Amino acid sequence: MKGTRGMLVVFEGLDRSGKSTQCEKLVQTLRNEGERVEHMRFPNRTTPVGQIINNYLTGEIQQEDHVIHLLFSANRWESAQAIENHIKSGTTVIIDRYSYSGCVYSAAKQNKTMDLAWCRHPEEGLPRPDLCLFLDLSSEEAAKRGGFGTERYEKQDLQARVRDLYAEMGQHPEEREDIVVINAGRSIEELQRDILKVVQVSSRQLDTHGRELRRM
Ligand code: NYM
Ligand code: MG
Repeated sequence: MKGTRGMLVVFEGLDRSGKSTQCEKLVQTLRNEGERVEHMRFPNRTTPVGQIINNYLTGEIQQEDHVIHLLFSANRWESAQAIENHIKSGTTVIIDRYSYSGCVYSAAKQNKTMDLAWCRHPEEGLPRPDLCLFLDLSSEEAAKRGGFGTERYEKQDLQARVRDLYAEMGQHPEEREDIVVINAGRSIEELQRDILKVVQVSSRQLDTHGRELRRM
């Protein structure tokens, strides 16, 4: 990845789909190749906003649906400038969850005034990913994996709606260009190989076209 700027790669998928594992592996592989890589995750629970989100997810506090949605988005905006600076300086940024999670988990609550379009509005203007790797796994398979069910949203019916909404969001004109679906029901090594190939193709495209960083 020798282009003029770094790439913005995000991982998306249901809880327990293997995002964090694959994110770490990709970061490590690229660093071993001598690439400068910044690893982030959302929610970023270390900021004051992120602490409210954490308390909400663990069930310690309640929040109105729109309010928590906007806080998840605010949590990304807190890092927007940093992401942009890294990319411009040639560092690749790899993120565990991004705007897609922001939209689909909120929309899955089926609040009457929060459809996908409403949920996407606060994301507009954020750095747009060059590549979104969607680790696709059925909610049944996800539920079988260890640890499922400890946090808010880790319920199979909600996860099933989340998966459908990811598919719906994949029809959006911009998201459709960015998303690559990866079958996550395979071994860690198989996924890792697939993901690396997709990232390399995307990186070559970026080198050829030398595109400006785009916005959501
Ligand atoms: N989540 C994550 C949202 O509802 N909105 C968002 O914007 C983001 C980034 O937080 N169930 C949800 C999805 C997850 C939960 O994420 C915590 P993780 O990756 O399990 O820490
Ligand atoms: Mg989780």
